[in-house]
Amino acid sequence: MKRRDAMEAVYGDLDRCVVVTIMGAVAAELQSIGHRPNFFYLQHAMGLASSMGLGIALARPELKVVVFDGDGSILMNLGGLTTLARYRPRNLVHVVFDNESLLSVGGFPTATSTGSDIAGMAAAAGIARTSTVNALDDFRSAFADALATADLTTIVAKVEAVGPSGYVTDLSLLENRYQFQRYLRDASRVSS
Ligand SMILES: Cc1ncc(C[n+]2csc(CCOP(=O)(O)OP(=O)(O)O)c2C)c(N)n1
Repeated sequence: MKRRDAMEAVYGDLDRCVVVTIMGAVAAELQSIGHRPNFFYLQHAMGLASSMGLGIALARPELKVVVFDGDGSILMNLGGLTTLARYRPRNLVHVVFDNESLLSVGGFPTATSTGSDIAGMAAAAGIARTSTVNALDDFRSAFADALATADLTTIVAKVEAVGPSGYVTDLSLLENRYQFQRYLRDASRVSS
């Protein structure tokens, strides 16, 4: 499975969600499918996309939050899994694209390439709904199921270590920040 295909397969559902991604290849790939004001690409702060998603999910329980994470990022912030489990936001879908490498900085192998199991670690941290998927159809149905279920879900999608040729886009961090902030503010007017 290619990560870009996986994101493309669920892109239509992202319209009604708040989406936070890690930096690098994931961010560039999602932007290449099509940027939307409800997408925030957390640049630089490696490992913290799930923590930012957790904060939004807790503060805005009426919204559905999707986090697109990476194996290298998760491995930098394993405590984030225990915090997710402890607060168990019912409106958060946590997707970890596991390409077994730090693709965005040259493709160095991560511990998942030698057997570390992120879904197993998420389950051991206390996240009740976790799964690992290897094929696009399985990803599509796991994601749809997670969106339809009012509970925290971590989906580990095993993907090929391939990505875009460059990770720099024409959307600056500040522009993305203000646009996303306005999106959240306006979403609050709609829901109140
Ligand atoms: C604290 C910190 N350390 C290192 C980096 C450099 N860095 C940017 S992306 C990245 C790799 C991310 O790996 P992963 O989450 O597996 O995603 P992938 O690049 O494979 O899509 C690294 C090491 C960073 N941004 N922040």
